[in-house]
Amino acid sequence: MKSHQFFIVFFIIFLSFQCSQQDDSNTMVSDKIRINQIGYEINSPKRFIVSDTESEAFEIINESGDVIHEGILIDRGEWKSSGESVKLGDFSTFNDYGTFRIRLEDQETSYPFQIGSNLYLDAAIDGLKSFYLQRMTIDIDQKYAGVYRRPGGHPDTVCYFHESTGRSTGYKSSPGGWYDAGDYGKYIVNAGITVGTMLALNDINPYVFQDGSLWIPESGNGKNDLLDEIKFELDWMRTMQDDDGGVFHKLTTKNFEGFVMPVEAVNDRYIIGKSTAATLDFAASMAMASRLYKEFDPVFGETCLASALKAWSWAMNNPEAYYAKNPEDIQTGAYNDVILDEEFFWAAAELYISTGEEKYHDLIQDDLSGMEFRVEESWRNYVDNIGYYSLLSPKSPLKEADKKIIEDRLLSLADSLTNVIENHPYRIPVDHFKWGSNSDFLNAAVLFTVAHHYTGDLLYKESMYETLDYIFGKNATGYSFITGFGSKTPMHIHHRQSEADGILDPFPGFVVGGPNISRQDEGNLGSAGKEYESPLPARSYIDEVESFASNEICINWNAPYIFVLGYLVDTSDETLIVE
Ligand code: 9MR
Repeated sequence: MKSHQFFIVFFIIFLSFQCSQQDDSNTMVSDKIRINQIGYEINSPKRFIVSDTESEAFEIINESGDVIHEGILIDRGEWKSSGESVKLGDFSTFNDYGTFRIRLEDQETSYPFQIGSNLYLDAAIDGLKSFYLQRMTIDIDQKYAGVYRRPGGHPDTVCYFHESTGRSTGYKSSPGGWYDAGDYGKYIVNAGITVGTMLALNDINPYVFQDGSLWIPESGNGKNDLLDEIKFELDWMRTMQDDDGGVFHKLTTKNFEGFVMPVEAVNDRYIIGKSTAATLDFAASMAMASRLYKEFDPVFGETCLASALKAWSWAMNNPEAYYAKNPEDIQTGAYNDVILDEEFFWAAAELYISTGEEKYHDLIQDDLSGMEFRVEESWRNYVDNIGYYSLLSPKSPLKEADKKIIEDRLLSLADSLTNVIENHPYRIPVDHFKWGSNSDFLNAAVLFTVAHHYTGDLLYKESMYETLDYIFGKNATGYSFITGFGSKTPMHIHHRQSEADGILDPFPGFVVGGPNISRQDEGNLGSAGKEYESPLPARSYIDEVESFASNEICINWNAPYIFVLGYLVDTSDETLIVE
């Protein structure tokens, strides 16, 4: 049994045990003790939060119930976004290997957690494997997917041109790629930021997820599994480019499909008109791919570059082909964007690095100090950050003095976010809860990761770990937001296959959207007789399938997760024998 499969079995056994909420030593398990439910790496910060407690001290107990460490709880005041009175425990100096729990003076205990090395390995592998499970068109094989095997759906060989394409008849073949999210659409804008973020990981660590580490159909082909998985999306993206270089915005049905398996979701699918945003994100992704794949696959590298150049010239000739909203008869995700400075910057930056041509440099030079950390809708608001990360790479032809300008800005952003952590009751870098808020945390963690990569400064690594603590359970909901990883994890995600496949556990390895104060799904929940438990922003999360605004999954939320975990884990031992 592979280690992550073992983990899932362990998790199921643990859940059954958990139902009793009573452990061997007659103490109550309480989720008001907010820990990282995976655990804490040796020599990393080890902090947890307790909400609304009278206790002033804590103990760490081992599996036999022996007390092996003690500490005090520090008052951190009230957190407005969660309405909690917050105390912090810190056992960073405790570095024994093993499985432990926290116990408070009132005898309440936490879920178990580990202290060890390479603790995120299984989470990283399943996090990336979730992209394989999201593959469209092809059969998902038992050999790679276990119980999540399924016949392929959406051949996408006949996708009708919607009138927004300017064509009144005809169709196009556009198979493959990943399902975007819980729905069955494919959207170029979101595909762009997703593959861009994942390629950026390969740029800083070309060895992570080496061949065989992921166990996908391409494992054993002598090429990196991360690049193999991303290529599945790139191949689809290339089918969305028109002969003139422009790129169609998306491929979806007119309305969202019902909660059925892919083979049963057979409504007509449409290619929607081209947009400058899609074309620029495509150009940037292809330009990145051209240089990162060329070592293993020179022909593919050249093809990507040619596609990128064609897309770029279309965008230069059509800079205002805005996708401001969906056409009247299309109800699927809009991914609308009319402010495209970041998209132009990202595409120009990647083309500069891949071609070395000054004309691209001229377009970015005035913005070298312009990196921002923006919360909300990364696919719309901060694709340029990927360009900045790429420009720092040793592969970038940018002059050292110019790299320094970018690095200074990166570090000042990382410092200010670290400062937010220091002063925040929960010690988190983001206090803003909109659609996909978990990805805002994860994109902050990406920033810390890049800062650590270029400086080696451990402070940034600590900030990265603390941000992951939030994702894995040190948050106001008490959930670890990754399906299948932690003691209390989402079970009813807004994801068609997970709901329709008849299997109790959702697909593992997904990041759910997380708390979202806008709660666009209240009507949907209300019709099902359900409602959010609390009106507060940091607790606006509900583990119900109707909650598309807080409990959906999405490729662009898993991408920064993979970036950070991929940076942390050592996948070199995970060698699989391919038959
Ligand atoms: O992640 C997107 C979020 O930023 C938008 O506010 C929201 C509404 O437009 O759409 C989200 O993306 C969804 C997309 O439109 C359709 N597929 C599922 C995506 C995740 O919920």
